[in-house]
Amino acid sequence: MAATRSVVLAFVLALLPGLAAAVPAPQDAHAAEMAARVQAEFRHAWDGYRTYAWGHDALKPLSRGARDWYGQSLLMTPVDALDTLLIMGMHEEAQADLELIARELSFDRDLEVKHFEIVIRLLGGLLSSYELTGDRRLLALADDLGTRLLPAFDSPTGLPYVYVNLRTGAVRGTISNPAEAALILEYGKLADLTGKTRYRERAMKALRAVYERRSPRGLVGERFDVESGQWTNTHSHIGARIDSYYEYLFKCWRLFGDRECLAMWQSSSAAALRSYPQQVDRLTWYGQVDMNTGAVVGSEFGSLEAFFPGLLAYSGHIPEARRLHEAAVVMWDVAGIEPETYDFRAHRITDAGYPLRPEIVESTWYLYRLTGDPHYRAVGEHLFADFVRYCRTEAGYAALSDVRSKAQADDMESFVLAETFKYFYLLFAPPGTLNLDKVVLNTEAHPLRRKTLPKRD
Ligand code: DMJ
Repeated sequence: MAATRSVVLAFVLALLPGLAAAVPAPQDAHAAEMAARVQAEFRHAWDGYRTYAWGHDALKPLSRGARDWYGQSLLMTPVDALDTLLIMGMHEEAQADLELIARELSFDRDLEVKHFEIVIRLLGGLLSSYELTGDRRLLALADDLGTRLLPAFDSPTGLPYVYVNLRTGAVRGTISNPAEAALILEYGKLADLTGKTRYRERAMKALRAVYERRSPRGLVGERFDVESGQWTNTHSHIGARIDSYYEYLFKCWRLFGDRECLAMWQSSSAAALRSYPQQVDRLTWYGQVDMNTGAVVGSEFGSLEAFFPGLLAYSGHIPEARRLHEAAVVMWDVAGIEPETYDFRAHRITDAGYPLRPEIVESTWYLYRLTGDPHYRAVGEHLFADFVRYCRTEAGYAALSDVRSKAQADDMESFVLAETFKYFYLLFAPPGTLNLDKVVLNTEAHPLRRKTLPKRD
């Protein structure tokens, strides 16, 4: 066991040290104290999971019980949280988690699963933890999972069905969306690690299939039919169902140096920057337009949209990123913690839930890392104080059913441990904790090692 642990540590240290990101982050005593506080709160949430839900998909933080997505566990929280444990240096906990996964996780089950969620959380988590530890059991699990998921792409267009049965390969769900068809990071990485090119080919075909259906304005819509390839909803924006499509166009270039992805990102991001901004008072928000006409069809911004400033910063659009981040923080402050959606013209909360989402923290971290501006650490400290104040429970962290009343819900999604705490930690962690020149984070914040360093960056 001790030998395994030191092997794990050696791999982690090989991948993580040495900051070579755009702006070195100075480490000061206060930041170190914040990083320690974040780690302590992460440990509190992890201990709650271990005590009340070990071996299950997720903790129920109010009733102190467990939730399994499909009636039986696929270890969503253990897989999603493993690389955060490693990054925070919690090696004993990581080792116990890794052994649970290696011992218990099997995908040979007659279960119909949501393709997108399983790819970003489980496939992404297994690949990231494999690269951090070198433990080949994780890669074998990822390869087995990938093989079982591939039938999802067996539609006439190559766009993936929404659900796939892990044992039979039966598929269901024809109305899907751009985000759920953009899975090139996980499948491309799996192809590179296994040598099985079909993973990359299927995912690339799907990504291309979305891009080729863009309107003359360069925009995609919110839903399509995977069999006919027709749009069924033409609203275009950066929020739910489209968000990680944009993210993966850029990150595919960044991770693999893929020039086709770069070209798709360049034209898509230019269209987005032309089409979505709406000025209200002194703030710039990004709302909804029709993909064909460009007409404004909505003025909602929400917790998912708050990832976009980070992506803009990462791709070099710093002034636009700063402006949109400012709006996201205003939204957070409307009720003291962000709602799921907010109508920025009516100044009205339109969906009051807060499922512990990470996106605004993610953007705050990218902006800090890429500009070095201490403002973003100050914002992060403010967000963290509210997050702890309203969401902490005795057994972990709880979603809010209403940000106005701060009523808690019996739910702690695995992404809290994969993403929210990881981004808070990275914001305050010592220089060198995660090397953005060496890794790209998938949409669930699982770091994947860059294959090559492209010349043009
Ligand atoms: C995560 O599962 C991923 O970040 C996904 O892309 C969108 N939403 C959740 C977190 O909010």
